[in-house]
Amino acid sequence: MKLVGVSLSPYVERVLITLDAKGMLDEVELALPPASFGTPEARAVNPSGKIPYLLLPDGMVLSEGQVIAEYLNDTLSGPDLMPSDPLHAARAKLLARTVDLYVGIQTAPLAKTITRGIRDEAAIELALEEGLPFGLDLLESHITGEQYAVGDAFSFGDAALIPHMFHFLVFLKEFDVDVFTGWPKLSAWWEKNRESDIVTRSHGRMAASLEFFLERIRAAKAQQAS
Ligand SMILES: N[C@@H](CCC(=O)N[C@@H](CS)C(=O)NCC(=O)O)C(=O)O
Repeated sequence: MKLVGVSLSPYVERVLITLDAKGMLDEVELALPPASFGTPEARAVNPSGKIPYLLLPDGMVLSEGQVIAEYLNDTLSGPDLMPSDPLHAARAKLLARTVDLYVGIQTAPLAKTITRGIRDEAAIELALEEGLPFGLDLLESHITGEQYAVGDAFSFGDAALIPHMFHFLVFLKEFDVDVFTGWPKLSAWWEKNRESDIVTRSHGRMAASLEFFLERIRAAKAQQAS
């Protein structure tokens, strides 16, 4: 199977974390997108034009990070990331859904200033003043576990949060947002998990992926200047 995307995308990275937690990283090959986001070429393979998408051996394409992660969780062996307790399962889904609906869209305009050199001041202001604090408030109310985000084992709740912590740490600090002061449950969860092997490997992949983008921007600037 081939997972198309880059680790800097938190949606791609959620899938990789799922595979890592199951000890199944070798089952899926990570491939760079063959065409730019949203172009007709990209849409011809995955209609949304976004990453990630999973190419199955029979040629079928699965899209949406959480859907892909759940499919791999269900079809590969290793620890189950969906808690068996229905309430814990609902809470893990709630965290993943909250990240997708309310958080990722707020960090995107901040990240784009660094990864693509696009600075949409209106979107940035709205995200910093309204969208992001609202999304973080939701995360804060949905974290209910002690060591982990929900229940007593690593779940999709943790897998959804970990890549966004990289974005919070790298991109929000450029805008003076401190996610550790106003959101104590998020901060306590991070303190307990930040040095885990899964987080270390995930953030290592994301840092390497960020460097790849920065190098591309530097090379384009150098070419323009010459
Ligand atoms: N809802 C999608 C979101 C995926 C997404 O937004 N991916 C970004 C990269 S982080 C993307 O492909 N952006 C390109 C675009 O929006 O055109 C998912 O959960 O997989």
